[in-house]
Amino acid sequence: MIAGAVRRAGLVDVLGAAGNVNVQGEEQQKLDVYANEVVKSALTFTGRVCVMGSEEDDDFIPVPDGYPVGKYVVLFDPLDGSSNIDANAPVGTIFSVYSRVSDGGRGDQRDVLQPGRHQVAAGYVMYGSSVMMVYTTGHGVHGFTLDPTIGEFVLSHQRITIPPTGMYYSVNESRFGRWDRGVQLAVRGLHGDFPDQIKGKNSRYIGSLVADFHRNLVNGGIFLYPGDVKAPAGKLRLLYECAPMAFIAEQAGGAATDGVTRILDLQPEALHQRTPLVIGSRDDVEYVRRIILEQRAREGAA
Ligand code: AHM
Ligand code: MG
Repeated sequence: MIAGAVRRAGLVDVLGAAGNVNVQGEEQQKLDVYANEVVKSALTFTGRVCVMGSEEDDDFIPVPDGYPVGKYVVLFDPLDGSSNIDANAPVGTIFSVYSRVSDGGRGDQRDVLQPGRHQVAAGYVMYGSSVMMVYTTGHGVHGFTLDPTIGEFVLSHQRITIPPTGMYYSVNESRFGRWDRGVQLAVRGLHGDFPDQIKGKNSRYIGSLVADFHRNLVNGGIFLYPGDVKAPAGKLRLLYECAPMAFIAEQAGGAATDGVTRILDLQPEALHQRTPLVIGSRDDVEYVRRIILEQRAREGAA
């Protein structure tokens, strides 16, 4: 349903330009809200879920009264990267699944605020040139591609593994001047400025986490969204953006940190908490961590 709505987004804009009022901005916002409603109502009817959390809702969402309650907790970003829609760039849905820890009822805060290492499943759907779902339940990473001629997801990528070092780095480099020195040095290393440390990489950045992550997963590479002086925790949300991607990265043989600490070991304190993210090929993530720590040690010694 979301893929269908995303596919029509450009067309709706054309119709808007032909006479309807103010469709541009509004339709975009509606697509986020629509995706959120689709995911919530689909999950509500399964009977498998007790509580949900969404980027689009301020608070966590217990399954409403009158619906069967299950043992799972599902956190999601229903339409990530939606600012890209008017340029017809890929967007995605990200999800993260935990088992409940509360004893009964409709779930509470404790169920929602679990560290990422307790995830039992995670995945994303990417609305790109094909619609694809990539997921893990802790037994490797697998990808299904939607075959529109039969309306089914077909197993197209079995046991995806990410190369230990990759050909791409992906970061919003307009923030370079706001990063701390360690991050600046690490990104310069990824440029190839210090060939004795690491081989330089090509730059690729869409500004849509699912698409940037997916490209690096398939080809090898590293994605960074560091904190900076204006936003020390960066932009991306721990529970429904970073933790699920970190679970997938590790299951594919890659790694994910906040620059230093493993993402899956961070203890969340709020549903919409942000964290810096460094994710992708294992050796590249480790390289960034080493440079950041070395710089911190130099600053500590100075
Ligand atoms: P959103 O949840 O508001 O769509 O923001 C998340 C998106 C990610 O998909 C992407 O990695 C990031 O924002 C890009 O941010 P920036 O434009 O600052 O580079
Ligand atoms: Mg998002």
